[in-house]
Amino acid sequence: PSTKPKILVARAIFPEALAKLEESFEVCSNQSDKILTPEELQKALSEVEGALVAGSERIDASALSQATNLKVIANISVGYNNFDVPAMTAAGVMATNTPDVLTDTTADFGFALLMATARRITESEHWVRGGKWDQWSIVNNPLGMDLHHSTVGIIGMGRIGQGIAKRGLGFGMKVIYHNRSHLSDADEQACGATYVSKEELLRTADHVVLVLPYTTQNHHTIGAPEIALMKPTATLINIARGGIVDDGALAQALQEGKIFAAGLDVFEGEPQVHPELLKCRNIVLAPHIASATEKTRRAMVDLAIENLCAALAGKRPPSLINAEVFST
Ligand code: 8YV
Repeated sequence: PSTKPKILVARAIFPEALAKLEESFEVCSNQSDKILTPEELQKALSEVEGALVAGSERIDASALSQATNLKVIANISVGYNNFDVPAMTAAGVMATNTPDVLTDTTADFGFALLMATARRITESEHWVRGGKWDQWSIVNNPLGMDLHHSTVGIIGMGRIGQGIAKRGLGFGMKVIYHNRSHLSDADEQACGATYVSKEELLRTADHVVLVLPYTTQNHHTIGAPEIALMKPTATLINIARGGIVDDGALAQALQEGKIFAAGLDVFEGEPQVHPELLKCRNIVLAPHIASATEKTRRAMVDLAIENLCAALAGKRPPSLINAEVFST
């Protein structure tokens, strides 16, 4: 029998990364695109000392109930709403995520989605592909909304939110933000951003960008009452998490022209998409790809592996979420 520590790799990762792990660990891996069922996950966790997972594996008391040797679960994701952190701490399991390495890639994508949404790029492509383009026209073109010199309102001003703000400055945008806490004066200055209440942000922003973590308190941060505050010319961008927006209410607002357009990378119940959203014309849809560049996905996997290896070597992982468990 192998004397190497046993680990679970719950999701398909790059082959070289898997091969490297196999040098030091006995790897039990799921390299299919099928997510482990809660029962399979519970059983797999009962047999290993560490695990690499991504946002879709729910790690709670039930998943951990038989995991007697487990020391660490490394998320290949910065968001960790799939973790019940108190349950992990209670079970003595270190929780880690992948901050920083995806900040700029995700902010780039948020801006791309904002531009595509405001300037109706995917709708225009459908127009061209659908043979509807017969003439250049002053009025009968897909007319969009400007980004330059408009006001962008960012809800959630962590690393990625600040990345969006800095990109906005380059476009001459006025940047306002709402967050659970104010940034330091130095950070506000670096982003050219002004703190406002959520209500003021919704009322005054031309473009609202959501970059906040999903928590129970943030469930449906944007629903029908919040959309009602927004300008009819405004766009809404969600690169945060499904569940932050009430997708049903958003679909209705888009269909009724209450706001101009929306760009969504994340959805309630993804990979399912609310059927009413699919019927909207004024929407850009993406399959949760904000961090999806080859370089960044590799960096995320490498950081998750670094976290896992540090924990299993008895060291403090670089991006430990529940510091209180490390000393216990
Ligand atoms: C992940 C993300 O790819 O990091 C995050 O929070 O949303 C993405 O970068 C996704 O969560 C899958 O793990």
